[in-house]
Amino acid sequence: MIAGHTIGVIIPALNEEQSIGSVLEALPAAFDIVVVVDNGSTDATARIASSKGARVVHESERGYGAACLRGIAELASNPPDVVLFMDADASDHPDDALHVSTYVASGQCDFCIGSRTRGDHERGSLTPVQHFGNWLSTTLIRWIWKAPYTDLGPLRALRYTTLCAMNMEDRTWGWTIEMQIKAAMLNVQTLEIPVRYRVRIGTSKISGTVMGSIKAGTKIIATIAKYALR
Ligand SMILES: Nc1nc2c(ncn2[C@@H]2O[C@H](COP(=O)(O)OP(=O)(O)O)[C@@H](O)[C@H]2O)c(=O)[nH]1
Ligand SMILES: [Mg+2]
Repeated sequence: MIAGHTIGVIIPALNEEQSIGSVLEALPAAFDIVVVVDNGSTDATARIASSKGARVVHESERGYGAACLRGIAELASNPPDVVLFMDADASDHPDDALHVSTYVASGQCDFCIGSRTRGDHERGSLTPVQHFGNWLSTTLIRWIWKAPYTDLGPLRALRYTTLCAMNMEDRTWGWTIEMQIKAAMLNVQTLEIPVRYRVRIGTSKISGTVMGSIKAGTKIIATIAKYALR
């Protein structure tokens, strides 16, 4: 609970046995419920996550967005006031997880996004392709929707009611950009703050591979086009 508001955390995880334990141990005690969404991990991710006290749910359809939607569905029966999204790979800093949640819980905004490009990112934590992709997509969003984002980072918190109003749909890599485009379209009171970004533990499923980068990049541009043409 922060400032009298409950906080629910959603962590998509795919084969993150090397990091999930330390990520969950480092989480601030202020978080009320932590949901780890496992997408058919073949390692010990689910077992470690439940041993650390997380609620582990399974989503059979692969995809970052599918996992996030499953996490939201899990929270729906007893919704928290604020939902925090973070990754399972230990690249996000737990203090920043607390900061982005606090900005929302204390009423300073309805949606707080952690910007890795404005923050202190460790050398090698963001690939050159990610830097370029972030620059291109945030430039397009600035032109089309006049929203001054600098990153599409995974660490973000928003009010549960705001999340519901966004009616999120993307089931793969367009998830973060869809949320930011919808925030701009719905005039959500948004704040972007600098966050740290560390070199992940384990292997990247998305940006660290050529195929992952191509698929994610294509999906991100297609998502911008889809909403721009609406
Ligand atoms: N549940 C689920 N999690 C995923 C999937 N793909 C990636 N993740 C998780 O989403 C987060 C971001 O993926 P990651 O591989 O770190 O991507 P990167 O940061 O772009 O290199 C990590 O916590 C992954 O375990 C997926 O298909 N399903
Ligand atoms: Mg990562």
